[in-house]
Formats: sequence, structure tokens, C-alpha cells
Amino acid sequence: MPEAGVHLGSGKVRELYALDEARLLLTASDRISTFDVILPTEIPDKGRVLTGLSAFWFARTSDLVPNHLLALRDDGRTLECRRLVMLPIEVVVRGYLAGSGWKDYLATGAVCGHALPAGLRESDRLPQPLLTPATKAESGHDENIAAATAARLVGDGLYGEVERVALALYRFAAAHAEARGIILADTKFELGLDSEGTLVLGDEALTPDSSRFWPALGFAPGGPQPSYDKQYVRDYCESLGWDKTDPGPEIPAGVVAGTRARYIEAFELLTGIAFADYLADPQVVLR
Ligand code: PZK
Repeated sequence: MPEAGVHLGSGKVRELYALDEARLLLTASDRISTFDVILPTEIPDKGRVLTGLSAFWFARTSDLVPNHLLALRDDGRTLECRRLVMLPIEVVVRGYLAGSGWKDYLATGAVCGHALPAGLRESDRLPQPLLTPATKAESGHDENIAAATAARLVGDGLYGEVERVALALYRFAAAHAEARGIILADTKFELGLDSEGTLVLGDEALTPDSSRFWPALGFAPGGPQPSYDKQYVRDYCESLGWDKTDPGPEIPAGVVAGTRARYIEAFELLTGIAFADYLADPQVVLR
């Protein structure tokens, strides 16, 4: 990547480069992970779908909170971003009872210290969206922490602002998605401070990799819901009896095509933009 600058780090499916002292590049590959393992088979255009969605949300939520997006590159998979000092916490907003929230509820009747009514089922909609902060583990899994711990890590005033911003982003995006047939069950935000000390939304936002998207059609609490994007891959992997340790299995062409189609369908439903139009000119998501 000639115009990329110094490589700063790798996520599971993304790369981070320094452009200069004030700017970063965040580039999304077509790699896919399932059960926390990166598979050897790529999903063509997956990185473009995620980058286009992130840019779409950044453009539409900048009145709720400023974000790090400076420019969307014409490759459709790279964001030029303002360099921030990232907070040592991330925040998950949960509108539905899934994943570790469901496990926590089963064990304790609460989700990260938020008491909930008895008798909720897996995937039920919560009475109100809950914020569950976590520390960013260098490798492995993020660890949920109490709100008081998060507030101690970043300061009370700033944590209050994080809570307000994250809930406002979730409510906005969940309402937008619901009107388009997609449930935003939960989503993770990473925020930072700019050189003036202003709270800024960073990372990717409201993508299928940072969120649980469920098709509204067929939503049936009482068990896990199929993932909008990864379900074919998960089902295929389950059918193999793979033990979910690295290396993962190769994915056959039919499952790749079905999965790619689901990513593109999510992009088109959420943005109202034909994916072909995005490929022809990525700037369409910013208008
Ligand atoms: C930043 N990451 C996560 C790691 C990736 C992503 N605007 C920013 N300013 C400073 N730092 C970051 C950001 C953002 N976003 C993001 N780590 C630091 C990360 C590895 C690969 F693609």
C-alpha cells in the first residue's frame, strides 16, 4: 500500500497506518472471523461494505457526536481519520438480551450491574437500552467492568458524556435500522479525545463486525437469533464439526457467495444505496 505510511497495528480483519502526526488510515480487509478465528477464505467486498457503512453512519451522526472521519478513499475500504487519544474503555449498548449479556442475566439476573425484570428470554428486547463498558484487552477478550470502574478510568464527567453519546447513537441507529427491517441488537463504540480534549467517536461504527444485526423478519425471542451477515458461515462451520480452534476451515464458493450477498443486502437496506453505486463512487455514502 504505497500511500499508507507506517503500519501501526493489525486488528483481526483491519490494518491501521500512520499518515502523519495528525492522521491515520484505517483499512478493512475482506477477511472474516467466526467463533473468534480468522478463516482462510475471504468474502469479496466485505471490507468495502463495512467501510461504506461506517462512513454512512459517521456522516449521519456528526450532530450527535463529532467523529474521526476525515475522508473516505476511492478504494472504498480505507478511511482517513483524525488521530485521537483513545479512551482505555469501550462501550457496548445493548437493546436486546444476547451474547455475554444473556449469559450474565442467566447467572445473576442483571447485565453488568443493571438489574432486570425476572423471566426475560434470550434475545428479548430490553425495557431500555443498557450501556456495558469494558476494558480493551490487548489480546483476547474484552472484559466487562462496572460503570463505576469505567468512570474511575476516564473520570466521572467524561464517562457521563460517553454514556449520553453512546445511548444517543444507539437509539438513532436502531430506529433507522428497524424502519428498514434490521434489528440492531447491540453495538460497540470506541471513543477518544482530540487535541482540544473534545470527545470524538472513533474506530468503525455500527457495522456488522462491531454490532449484532438480526433480520427483523422471523425475529423470535426464546433462543439465539441468526446473524444477518455471518449465519451461513457459522452454519457451514457447525456442519463440519470443526473444534473452533485455529486454523479454521476453507469456505466453499456457495457459502462465500451467500455471505457476500447478505453483507451487501445489509448495506443496501441500511443505506438505501445500491452497492454497485458505492463501488462506482464511494463518496455516495457521505451525501
Ligand atoms: C486506534 N485502534 C484500533 C487497531 C485497526 C484498529 N482515530 C484514532 N486515533 C488513534 N488511535 C486509533 C484511532 C482509531 N480508530 C484505533 N487502535 C488505535 C485498531 C489495529 C487495527 F484497524
